[in-house]
Amino acid sequence: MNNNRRASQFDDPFEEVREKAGFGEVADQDDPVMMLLRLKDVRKTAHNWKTFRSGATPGRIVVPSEVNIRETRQVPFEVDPPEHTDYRALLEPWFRRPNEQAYQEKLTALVSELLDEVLHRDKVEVVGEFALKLQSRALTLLLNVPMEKSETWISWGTHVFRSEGEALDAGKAAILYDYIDNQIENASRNPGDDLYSVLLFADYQGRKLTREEVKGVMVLTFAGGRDTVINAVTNSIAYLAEHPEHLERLRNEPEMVGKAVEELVRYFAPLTHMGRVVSEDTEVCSHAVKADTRVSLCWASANRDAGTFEKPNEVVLDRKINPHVSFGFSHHNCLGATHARQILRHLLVGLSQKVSSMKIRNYEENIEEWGEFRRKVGFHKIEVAFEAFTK
Ligand code: EMZ
Repeated sequence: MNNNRRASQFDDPFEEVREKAGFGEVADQDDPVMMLLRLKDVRKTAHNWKTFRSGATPGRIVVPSEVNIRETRQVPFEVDPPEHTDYRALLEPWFRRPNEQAYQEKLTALVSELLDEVLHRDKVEVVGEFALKLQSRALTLLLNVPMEKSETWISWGTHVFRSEGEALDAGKAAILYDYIDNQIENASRNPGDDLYSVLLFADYQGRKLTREEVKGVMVLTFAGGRDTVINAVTNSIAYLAEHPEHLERLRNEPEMVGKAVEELVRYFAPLTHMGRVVSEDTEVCSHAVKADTRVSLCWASANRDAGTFEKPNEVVLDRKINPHVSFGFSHHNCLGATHARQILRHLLVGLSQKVSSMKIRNYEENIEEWGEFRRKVGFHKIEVAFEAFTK
């Protein structure tokens, strides 16, 4: 338990360096990363895919690098235009389904059921017993597979490539790859209306996708939206536990929920940064960078850039202008963002309708270390007592 600040306070460790130099440096498995901290540089670099590539060795744009635990290229995440454009066109209709009425009704039911489970208990460890379950059960909707599948995914824990004390866990990664290979095999023998089958039979540039490409989309769908969603859900609960007046405001002004989601996501920035590989000698932030080195776009720092955000270190729940980059920026912006936003909306609505207050009993923070920066990204554990709302 950290008694110096509130559980839901997430400081900005980048401020000073962002304002002075604009970038920081991080060592990572002999492949250092130059972290870009200013919103303007982050946007410009994200846009310039010719010089700052995503289509590098699979795993290399992730920090910490996953090159040693992964061979499969994640699609469309590790692909540059023009192929990227065609993959996106193929995937986007499916990943926009969370906006449909029927999908939302299922999400409402799912959140409501989960809240009923926790409301009957004295206290709940929110990361493992709520956020992980919500993320996994909601993923069955995105994949369009039976809800029981989520039980296996829940057993994998919060990150599919990382385990406690181990930033990269090859054994764990192998479980995911084998699982996905199996599901693809089953879908090819017995196709249905799930994402695996849809991908296996889709048309991409006049041909079918290879199994490796299908696997690339599926690995991304499992890995990319896991700890990020879990952190966003957990941190939002911590925030509303410590700000009951905001929970009440959401109850009275449900039309505010969209803005509240954007602001919580800006403030918490569930994914600290994402890398690019430099394709030619160039300059960033008045600093020379060499071809074949790595830079990263630090979403978490950019979101606190005082040049764009007034009171950047405060949660302004109904913030009017909020061009945050928590879902990335430009053509690689998060494919799962529609799904993630809907989960959070339904969570906030569900909480405001069913919960009168939440008390944090105990917690253990999840602090990432990036060179000289220490950034809180969420919690390893947080115990919360939920009090039911009765009219
Ligand atoms: C990759 C990444 C995608 C990576 C948007 O982020 O998320 C990370 O959690 C995974 O480890 O493989 O999918």
